[in-house]
Amino acid sequence: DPERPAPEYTDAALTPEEGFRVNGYDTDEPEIDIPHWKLAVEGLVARPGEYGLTNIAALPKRIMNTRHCCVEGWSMIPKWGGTPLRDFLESVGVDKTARYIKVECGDDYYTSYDMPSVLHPQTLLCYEAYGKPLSLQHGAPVRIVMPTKLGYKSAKWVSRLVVTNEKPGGYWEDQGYDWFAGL
Ligand SMILES: Nc1nc2c(c(=O)[nH]1)N[C@H]1C(S)=C(S)[C@@H](COP(=O)(O)O)O[C@H]1N2
Ligand SMILES: [Mo]
Repeated sequence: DPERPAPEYTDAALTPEEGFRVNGYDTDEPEIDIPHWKLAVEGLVARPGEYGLTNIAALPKRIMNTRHCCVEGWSMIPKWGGTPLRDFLESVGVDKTARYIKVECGDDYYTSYDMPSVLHPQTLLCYEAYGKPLSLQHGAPVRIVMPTKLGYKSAKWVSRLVVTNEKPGGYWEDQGYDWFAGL
């Protein structure tokens, strides 16, 4: 529901940067050629293709202090910055009647979302944390941040978006984790 945001916190409530925790299923440092990185956009969009960080960062930036909740039992409140995924998808002519979006990542991780969650105003294509470019360990150059869902939905090192009507899975979801994973 776009009218029901996840809580946003004051700067005083932020997790200090030293506590900005890293978590990954396989590696914290996949081989990504950051200067030449492109986001492939495929499926039910008017303008499929490859988009660079400059295309994404040219759109209005949203900064938000929201809680990241890992299913393993820890959480943190970083200062995130990025482009609302909705704005980016509108810029490439997404078919909003499509049901799902799959994301693929530089470490072979993948996950997927329902369209309303993708269009939620707090769902970001995040390229900054604490006012600085996102570090490699946290998903550089671009990750998803989706504070309305558990942390395994906030995919790091995003490399490909596919808009589809066939329900995709995910790395953890295919092993039994909840697919919707709402908070
Ligand atoms: N590509 C990729 N994204 C990922 C993961 C991963 O292993 N690979 N782990 C997920 C999980 S379980 C969590 S809790 C967060 C951790 O993000 P962080 O390292 O910035 O804390 O990333 C999520 N996104
Ligand atoms: Mo997690």
